[in-house]
Amino acid sequence: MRHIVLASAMAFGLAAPALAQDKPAQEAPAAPTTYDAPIVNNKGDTIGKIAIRDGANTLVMRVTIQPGGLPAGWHGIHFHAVGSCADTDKFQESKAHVNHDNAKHGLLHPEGPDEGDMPNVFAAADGSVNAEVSSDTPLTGEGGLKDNDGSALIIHANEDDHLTQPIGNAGARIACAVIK
Ligand SMILES: [Cu+2]
Repeated sequence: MRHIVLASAMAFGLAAPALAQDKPAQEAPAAPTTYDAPIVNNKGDTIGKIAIRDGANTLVMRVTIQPGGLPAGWHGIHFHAVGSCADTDKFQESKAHVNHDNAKHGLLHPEGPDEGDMPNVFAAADGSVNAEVSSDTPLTGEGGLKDNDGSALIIHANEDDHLTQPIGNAGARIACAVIK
């Protein structure tokens, strides 16, 4: 019986590449889903934008902040659970991090990361940012950023230490982009 299973597995293994060769051309990979949104500061002024490309397995997000947009230095950035930046003074309407499985916060935490966690971005001396980060959290579908209440990208005043609960000592919420 075992031999039969093995033989059929081998036959299947051989058949697959032959079939692939029979196709006239390789199918192009599906184009990523894209989403762009402005980033606003605590005064409600637009200081830059996010540009998301969500591929089959990974989301890639470009963060662009214009000169004068942020204090120079490192800043924690996270996906927060609600797509609202309306309360510009504190951005608390965006709630806590996206975290469907109640993981600990922190890319470096042994029981983390949560789904909102991402690497820090660095603002240059002129306050501008040009960064690209990736995340396993999808844009659409189950557990996606564009769920019923959406999500928000939040930029914090300080850097995320990737360990301390609940937000890595990243401090106040100083910029926000709606993902909906
Ligand atoms: Cu945060």
